[in-house]
Amino acid sequence: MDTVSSGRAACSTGGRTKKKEITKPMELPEPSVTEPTPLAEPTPPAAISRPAVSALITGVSGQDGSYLAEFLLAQHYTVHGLIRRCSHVPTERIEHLLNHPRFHLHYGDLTDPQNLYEVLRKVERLDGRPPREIYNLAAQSHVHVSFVMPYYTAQVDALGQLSLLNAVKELQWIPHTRVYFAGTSEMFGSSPPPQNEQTPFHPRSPYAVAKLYAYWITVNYREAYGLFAVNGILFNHESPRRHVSFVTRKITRAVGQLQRGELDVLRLGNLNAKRDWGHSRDYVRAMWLMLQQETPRDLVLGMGESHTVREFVVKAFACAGVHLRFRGTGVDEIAEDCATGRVLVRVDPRYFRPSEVENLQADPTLARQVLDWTPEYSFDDLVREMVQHDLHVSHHDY
Ligand code: NDP
Ligand code: GDR
Repeated sequence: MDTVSSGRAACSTGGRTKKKEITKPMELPEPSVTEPTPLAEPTPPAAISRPAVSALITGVSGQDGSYLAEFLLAQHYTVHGLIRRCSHVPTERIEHLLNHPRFHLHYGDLTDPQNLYEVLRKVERLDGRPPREIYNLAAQSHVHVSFVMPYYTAQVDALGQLSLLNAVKELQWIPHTRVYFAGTSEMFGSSPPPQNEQTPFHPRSPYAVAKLYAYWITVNYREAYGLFAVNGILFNHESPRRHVSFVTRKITRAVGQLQRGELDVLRLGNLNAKRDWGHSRDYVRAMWLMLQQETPRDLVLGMGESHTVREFVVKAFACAGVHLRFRGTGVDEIAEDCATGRVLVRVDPRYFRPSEVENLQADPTLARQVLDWTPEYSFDDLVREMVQHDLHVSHHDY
């Protein structure tokens, strides 16, 4: 499985509770070359001016979290980000924000409800009020990994959202705070496209099942307690910041690696799977718009068009001037360079999933009406940006 090399999904504190340590700022590590200053001792409440609006982002070190943090800072928010304590500090995507005066990081983990509660209290202490918005983006977000780690995936992706909602309720923040949950088109699973807010859910992976629990607990806290909490049902969105274990980035990175002679052949799983791919920058803007509405509403966000993995491959190689020809079927299918005959892509059953989601295509009509949201990036723009990044990379390999 392409995800094994990353090891990121297993990077958890294992649910340990360290209440005393976490509430004492001095216990946070001192700044050093490898540990950025925002992880150092937080500024005491008295010393900061009270921000007009603040937000907390879980999963701030991930693809969407990094773009959302940029977006909110540009909107003059104070941004608090939850970050995991790992053997390395996973700040590659947010390095450029670390010295921003309105950007603060806090150690935490969604599998640790006590810690989550303490982080929320600390944010309130620092700002002098609850954050206006919470974006729960943290997740074990890899579908294939969820078959290997179903229990852990449920802890983070399902119970993590419950812990967060419950902390908001216990802290009596319901009148002040709005919560966004990162739902997913994977919840539709085998329901035929196009999928919209009325489409029945039929999840096909432990990841999607966990997200469905979180979806419904979010609806429940909204209905039971009047919390402004919404589910964004987002279709696939990508970027040069996408982790290399997801198929789009795996492909665009391979285009660069093959060109530089760093890879012999790109090995992929199901080339026939269809996805509705957009750009992460467009989707984080929509998340924010969802929290600016008068009434909370769950919405489907997507481009409204789908492409096979094979089409993505063809387009990505074409962006680098390589034209592919496919031959064979099933596990024997290959793609070769039309100009040289060199085999560049092979099918590898290790990347097949125990149960696959074959066809996802959004019907985003409602979101476009309600939010007046129009994506700025087309599918072609997305592929081009990712390939260009990976042809010239070596600065970052997320
Ligand atoms: P990423 O995998 O890039 O980021 C996930 C983030 O969650 C990382 O910051 C990661 O931290 C953090 N995280 C993982 N486990 C924990 C934990 N136990 N406690 C705290 N933080 C944790 O995902 P994306 O940015 O692509 O996606 C954001 C959210 O949107 C996810 O919930 C995903 O499931 C959902 N989603 C994504 C879509 C997409 O196409 N991108 C589509 C639909 C939904 P670390 O850096 O330490 O690993
Ligand atoms: P997905 O994204 O499962 O849709 O979840 P991913 O890029 O992993 O897979 C998309 C499709 O491509 C097929 N595929 C491969 N996938 C990977 N990872 N590696 C391969 O080599 C490969 N070959 C073919 C897959 O089988 C699948 O059909 C993403 C994540 O961001 C989730 O968190 C999010 O909820 C959904 O998108 C919407």
